[in-house]
Parts: sequence; C-alpha cells; structure tokens
Amino acid sequence: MEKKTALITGATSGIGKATAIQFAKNGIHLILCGRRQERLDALKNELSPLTEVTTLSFDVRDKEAAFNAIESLPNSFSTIDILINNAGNAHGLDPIQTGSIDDWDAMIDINVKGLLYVSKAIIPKMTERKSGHIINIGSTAGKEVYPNGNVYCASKHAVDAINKAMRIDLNEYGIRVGAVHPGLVETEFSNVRFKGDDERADNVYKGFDPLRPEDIADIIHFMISRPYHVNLADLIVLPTAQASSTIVKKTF
Ligand code: NDP
Ligand code: 8X3
Repeated sequence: MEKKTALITGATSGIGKATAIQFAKNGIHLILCGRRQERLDALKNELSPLTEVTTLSFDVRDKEAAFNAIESLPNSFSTIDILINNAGNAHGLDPIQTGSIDDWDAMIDINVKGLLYVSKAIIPKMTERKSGHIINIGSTAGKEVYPNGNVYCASKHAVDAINKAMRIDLNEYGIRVGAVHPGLVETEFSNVRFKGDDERADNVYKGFDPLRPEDIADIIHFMISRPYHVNLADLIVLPTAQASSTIVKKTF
C-alpha cells in the first residue's frame, strides 16, 4: 500500500509528539515541525527505524519562514496527504482588564495566524490533487469561554470557525477537514501558560485523571485511518472527570 505523508506542527511536545509516535508506528511518513531543533532531531532519531522522517524548524508566526520551510521539502516529502494543525499554546490566564498585550499577540499570532500560514502553504497542492486530510486541533476553549480564558478562548473559537470554513470551501475538492477539541490534557501546555511556574502548572492536573497526549493521538490516528468517505468533522474529547471548562470532579 502507498505510504501517506503527514506534516505535524508542534511535534516537539505533548499532543503533536504523541501523534508523531502513533503515526510512525503505523508507517506514515513524517514531516515534524517545531521551533526546538534539538527536540526535532531527537524525535527523528527515535522514529527513523519505524518510518521516513524529516524535520522543519520554523516559528509559525513567521509567514516567510513557514512558506520557505515547506517549499524546501525534498521531492520525497513534497506530497503532503495529512496536515495536523496542532502548534499552539495559551499564554497567561488573566482577566481582560489586566491581560498582557504581548500574550494576546502571541496567542492570536500562533494559534490563529500561524495555523492559517501553514495551511495556506499546503492547501493549494491538495486542491490540485483533489485529495488531502486536514485536522485542526481546537479546544473546549473554542466551544465555551471560562474566567480569564478570554483571548485564548477567542483564538480557539477562531480555530473552530476556520475548521468549519475550510470544510465548506474545500468541499468541492474532496478534501477531508475535521477538528479535535480536547479538554484538559497533561502536556507542557500549562508550563507555557504559566511561563515556567511548574508548580502552578502541575496543580492544574492534580486530583483527577487528566487526558494524556496519547489519548488524543489515538483519536487523531482513528480519524485519519477511516475509509476516505468517512470524515470525523468535530470531536470534543474530555477526561471523564471533566464536564465543562469549569466543572472538574477532583478528589480534594
Ligand atoms: P505543548 O506545550 O506540550 O506543545 C505545544 C507545541 O506547539 C510544541 O511542540 C511547540 O513547539 C509548538 N509551538 C508553540 N508555539 C509555536 C510557534 N510559535 N511556532 C511553532 N511551533 C510552536 O502543548 P499541547 O501539546 O497541549 O498543545 C498542542 C495543541 O493542543 C495546542 O494547539 C493547544 O492549544 C491544544 N490543546 C491543548 C490542551 C491541553 O490541555 N493541553 C487542550 C486543548 C487543546 P516549539 O516550542 O518547539 O516550537
Ligand atoms: C486547553 C484546555 O481548559 O486549559 O485548551 O483551555 S483549557
């Protein structure tokens, strides 16, 4: 069977890294993206015995860097069948009246504009071939709004809208578009949100059984391994202990 090629943004950590590992186990060729080259190199070394792997190090905020990186792919990786738009983070958890404008810029530039730049660099070849699969990683923060989540929630509501818009615009090209919207997943997400305050970050996941990045990777692999006429369009995935952004059953 012909091997598929997937480009994963944010493959250096968390959900993106777990997805890369899951895809490699299933023989999918990988283009691993992120800013931290040493982590990309380490993951490439780990996965190369299982599948073909290449890496692209760029900041998704930098549109020129994103286009140049994707343009630079060798022929053997230039047909991208699957795009996993995963790179993103929350920066800060502050009320709107005291929030940092730098944090707002980071979240809009990475989670929204970065996703658009990478998609724009890849979609035209998918429309030419009339095939492809795009999975956008949204969040429960894109389905509801919680206290102090303001701009992060706005950025993920934008991802939700972009996911729906892509599915409509790409419908005539037979391209599959779907989103996964996770609740609380234990990754480096909260370490980034709280800018290295690891104790505060760890506390987010204490007292209940959070999702693990592998849980989301499993679901992403399930989505891409359905027969081509099946498109999982919009999935909300929660830990059992979580009912909504603000309702989590904790043991303390
Ligand atoms: P991590 O912090 O573990 O991973 C984030 C990834 O995004 C890293 O690989 C990082 O790579 C990459 N990234 C961040 N900023 C940039 C940038 N400017 N340019 C390129 N890559 C970047 O978090 P998660 O795995 O949890 O997050 C992955 C996605 O899942 C995000 O979109 C997040 O919003 C979403 N999500 C997470 C949830 C959670 O509870 N953890 C729940 C719902 C959604 P590098 O730093 O090397 O560039
Ligand atoms: C990450 C989940 O609840 O921290 O998107 O916003 S949450």
